[in-house]
Amino acid sequence: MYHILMVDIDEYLSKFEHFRADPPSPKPTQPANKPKKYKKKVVLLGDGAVGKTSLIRKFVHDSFDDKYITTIGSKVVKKELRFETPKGAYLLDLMVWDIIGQHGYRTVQNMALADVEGALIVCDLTRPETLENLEKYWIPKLSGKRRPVALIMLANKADLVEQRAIDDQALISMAARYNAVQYTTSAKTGDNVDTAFFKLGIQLLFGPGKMGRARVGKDGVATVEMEPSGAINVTDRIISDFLAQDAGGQAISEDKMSILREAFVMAGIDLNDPKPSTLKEVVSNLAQMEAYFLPKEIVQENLRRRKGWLDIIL
Ligand SMILES: Nc1nc2c(ncn2[C@@H]2O[C@H](COP(=O)(O)OP(=O)(O)OP(=O)(O)O)[C@@H](O)[C@H]2O)c(=O)[nH]1
Ligand SMILES: [Mg+2]
Repeated sequence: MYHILMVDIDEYLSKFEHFRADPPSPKPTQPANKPKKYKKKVVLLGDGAVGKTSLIRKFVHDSFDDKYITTIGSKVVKKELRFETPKGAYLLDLMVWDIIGQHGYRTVQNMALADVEGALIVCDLTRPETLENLEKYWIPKLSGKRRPVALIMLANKADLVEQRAIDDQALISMAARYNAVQYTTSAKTGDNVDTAFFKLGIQLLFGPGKMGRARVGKDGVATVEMEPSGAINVTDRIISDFLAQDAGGQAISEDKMSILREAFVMAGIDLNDPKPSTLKEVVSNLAQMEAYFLPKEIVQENLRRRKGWLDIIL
């Protein structure tokens, strides 16, 4: 039993070596029968003229303009997203930060990046260097954060078919390296624009993973379907969340793995069919162990976030 468990966990672990999207931190401010309300800060990143402002304008105002007026400094727009799930409705106030895409404006860019929880990283399908710069310039700005950020990668200007200069494979492999969900979009035709913003919303509310596939209706409401394997997805998320914690160099990854094993073994979990009640125990075991190497407030925040995920399947 013990041996089988270890093998299974190792298999799980091998999937989480990349940059993982930010785990959510649900803080419901309404009673259970009303929509649960959340507020999250997200940012669009990418080189000048890739279409960040245009994507926001399309999503928020459903309009498009061919004129190019570079964004000076930064601008914030708010958009409320509504999600219907089997567990009730969620309202998410997305605070979308639009910033200048020219490199070097560190102060402005870092202000927009403070406490950011999600990012849409954007390249222009007609200019390959804009894809390279995601990796060279923009993603490193996010990976220095204490906690990882939910990441969606957009290859924009898909309508300019003739001028397209980046192939699918380059997009897929870049997205895979950072565990980002990837879409080709057009701020001009609106292709995939709503889908991408709603997907980011889902990651912010429910975490990464397959759970929470959404269909966005004409009324602008996303219907979220929970997958039957919800408990496995939550387990998957708890593991990746634990591994993504910045242990300040005190706990090396092997230590983390043995802590993880112990938390699972103590709870007696069957990874092929994890029961919500045993997962609850895993979550509290992890909190106890994290108390040895993480500040108290982070341990509490982690606990609250992971309990929030369990809430969805309990
Ligand atoms: N054909 C086409 N043009 C687009 C698309 N998205 C943006 N553009 C055009 O590309 C130019 C730059 O768009 P912006 O949205 O201003 O780019 P940005 O990334 O905000 O640029 P900075 O603010 O300078 O960082 C504008 O002329 C837009 O009209 C698209 O999907 N298709
Ligand atoms: Mg702009």
